[in-house]
Amino acid sequence: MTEHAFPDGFLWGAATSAYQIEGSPLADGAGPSIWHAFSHEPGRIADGLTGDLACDHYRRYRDDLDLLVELGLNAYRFSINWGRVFPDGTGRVNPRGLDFYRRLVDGLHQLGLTPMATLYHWDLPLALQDRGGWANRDAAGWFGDYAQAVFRALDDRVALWATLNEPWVVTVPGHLYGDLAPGHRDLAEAALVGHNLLRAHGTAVQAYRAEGRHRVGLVVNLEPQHPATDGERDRAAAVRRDAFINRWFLDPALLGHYPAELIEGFGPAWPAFPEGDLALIRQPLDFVGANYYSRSVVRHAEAPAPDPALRVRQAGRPHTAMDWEVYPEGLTEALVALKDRYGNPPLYVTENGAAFPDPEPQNGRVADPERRAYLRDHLIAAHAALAQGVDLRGYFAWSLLDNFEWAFGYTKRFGLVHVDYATQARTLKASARFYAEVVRSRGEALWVDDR
Ligand code: IFM
Repeated sequence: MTEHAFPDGFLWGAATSAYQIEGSPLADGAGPSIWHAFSHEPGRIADGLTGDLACDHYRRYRDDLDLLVELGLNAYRFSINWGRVFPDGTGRVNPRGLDFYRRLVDGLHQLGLTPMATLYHWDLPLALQDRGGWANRDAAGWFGDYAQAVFRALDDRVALWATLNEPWVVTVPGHLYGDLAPGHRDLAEAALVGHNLLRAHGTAVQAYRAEGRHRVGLVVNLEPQHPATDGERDRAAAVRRDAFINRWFLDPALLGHYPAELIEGFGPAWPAFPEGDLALIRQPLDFVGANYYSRSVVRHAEAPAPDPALRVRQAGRPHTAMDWEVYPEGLTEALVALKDRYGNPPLYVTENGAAFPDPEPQNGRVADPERRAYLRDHLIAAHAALAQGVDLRGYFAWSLLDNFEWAFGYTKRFGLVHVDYATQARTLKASARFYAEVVRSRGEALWVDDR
């Protein structure tokens, strides 16, 4: 092994989520989710489109698994749509919904790919939203029962489980800013929702310890916060925003307490949670998943609580189609920060990738040099974290396929594989071919600059 190689057993994967790719949201007895309802509300989605068809993965999953093989990957991260398993969220299991995921994990198994299954990637059953959704304390129990049913059905073939994907995004854009489903804007509700998501996570991990034989963890979005100047106020703003974004969920889950700066930011809107909740929330975890896209540069502002800072766009620096700064060093920084703060837990980069305005396929090819460079530079940054002693066990590119980018609809393409939404044709982009070469060489190709 050379100094550039990644460790033996490193997982090389790609990631997706159910609502973003599956389509057929009501097929085979599935119950609608909050995203089904939200995307059908006029004005919510940039292009007015929904996840009704998406990448039609529900019907084409076998072909999509072949893409993973074509890329030479050894792992695949996907999510389970709760409402396919429990159409009403609780109570009656829908065997046909569970069967879809059984076929999917069987397919992965046959192909020798390691599955990482996420239980919740934002698609709460609508029936549960009607009962108060994540703001209802009972949500932890609903989620625990769903988790238990899925573990019982699939744990024999699923090596890695993630409870929640990006609870911060569910909480803040979903319940405070209102950009994502269910589209609420309520500070006190957001605090409750975040707390109940954490209780749900703890309940599911407990269920896993009773049922499961593999490994379970939590996936969060991380975004290093850098002060715009060296001034004390800007530095303090960066610390407060780090608590708000990066530590809100990890501190309680791994250390058993909320960051003091977060509680201060909420002020009187922060509820007095029952004693004992934090013991449920803090469960031993087998890994942490980090989703990394960019950093923020921040300035002090008398901003409305709880977001304590103003973001300063870094003009002159490269940005993706999401207007996110391309900042690969931030991935090393985020992973090293996890190692230092939380005692070097096993880590996976569970999402990393970029949207760019790709050209249409020409003769079976899509030229996407910016995404290729993004991948290369971020994989080198992941390797730098390994060199600093981070226990990094795998990397999942976001995303396998172009897909439904939530409120942006189909206007942003993150895929390694181009999807023609009219024909559902899949075309490997140049970045996918590059990633395949990186995987084949166990990383060596990252250092061969043939651009
Ligand atoms: O598409 C999303 C994904 O669902 C969650 N993490 C960020 C991605 C890009 O915005």
